[in-house]
This record gives sequence, C-alpha cells and structure tokens, in this order.
Amino acid sequence: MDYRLMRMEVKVDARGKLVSLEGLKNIPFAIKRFYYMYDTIPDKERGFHAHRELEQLVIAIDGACEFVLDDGRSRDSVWLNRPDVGLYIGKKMWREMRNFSYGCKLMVLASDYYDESEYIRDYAMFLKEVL
Ligand code: T46
Repeated sequence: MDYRLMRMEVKVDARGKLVSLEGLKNIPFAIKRFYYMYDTIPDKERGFHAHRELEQLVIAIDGACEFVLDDGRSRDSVWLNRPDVGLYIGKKMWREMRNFSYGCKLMVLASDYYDESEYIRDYAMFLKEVL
C-alpha cells in the first residue's frame, strides 16, 4: 500500500505551535498545488477516486475524518485527527473520505496542478489499471 502517516516536527514556544512543510525536504515530492476543504458535512462522503500520477499529503489541521485507502488488493482505514500528522498518498491509490467531524478542515499539498483527466473516478476502471 503506497501510503503512510508522517509525523511532522512541531516548533513549540510560549506563543503556540508551528509546523513547516517543504517540498523534497520533509515532504517527499515537489509541491505544485495547495488546496483545502472546510464546511465538510459529517454524513457526506468525498473522494471515491484514484490518481494515476499525483502524490499528495493531507493534514487535518482542525477536526477529524476517516480515509479509506485501497490499492486494488486490500483496504485500510486511517483516521486523520492531528495537525502534526500528515497522510502521504502515493500514485494509484483509491481513496474515500468519510466521518468528517463538524468543522473539519483538511489541507492538501499536491505534486502537480489540477488535471481532471488524471483522475480515475470509476472503481472498475481503477481495478483494471492496477491489477
Ligand atoms: C483528493 C482528495 C483528498 C478543482 O477545480 N481544483 C482542484 O485543485 C481540486 C482538488 C478540485 N477541483 C474541483 C473539481 C470538483 O469540481 O473541485 C470540485 C471538488 O473536487 P472533488 O470532487 O475531486 O473533491 P474530493 O474531496 O472528492 O477530492 C479531493 C481532490 O480532488 C482529490 O485529488 O485526493 O480531495
């Protein structure tokens, strides 16, 4: 399974906490895009796709949500619920996001620009491409 949870170094002082993310340093790819999700709805699921080439790092900077990750052979469930832990998702990994807490905010760093043609949004097609 090409995913992993990554613990980020936190700079702590009397004013609070700071996490710094740098492409090809503590993030395993060069960052070309940043997007974020907020006002997510607890009973509304997101995702249900894979990317052919894109790599991403997802951080729940506020709140929590569950990620289901699937490489075509098996499925894992991972909870994102800490602003100092990122979920790295490699290429060709099916993802589903569910169980958003109220007010969950997800920040995503991506290795490339948005390209809808690079998404695989059909699970049968995903299985055909990975197996
Ligand atoms: C992913 C998970 C974690 C854009 O116009 N530009 C963008 O950079 C993105 C990411 C999306 N969009 C458009 C495409 C759709 O019309 O925004 C709309 C919502 O995107 P989508 O339905 O793909 O959202 P999610 O939450 O299902 O998936 C997103 C990312 O698309 C995806 O890459 O891995 O978050």
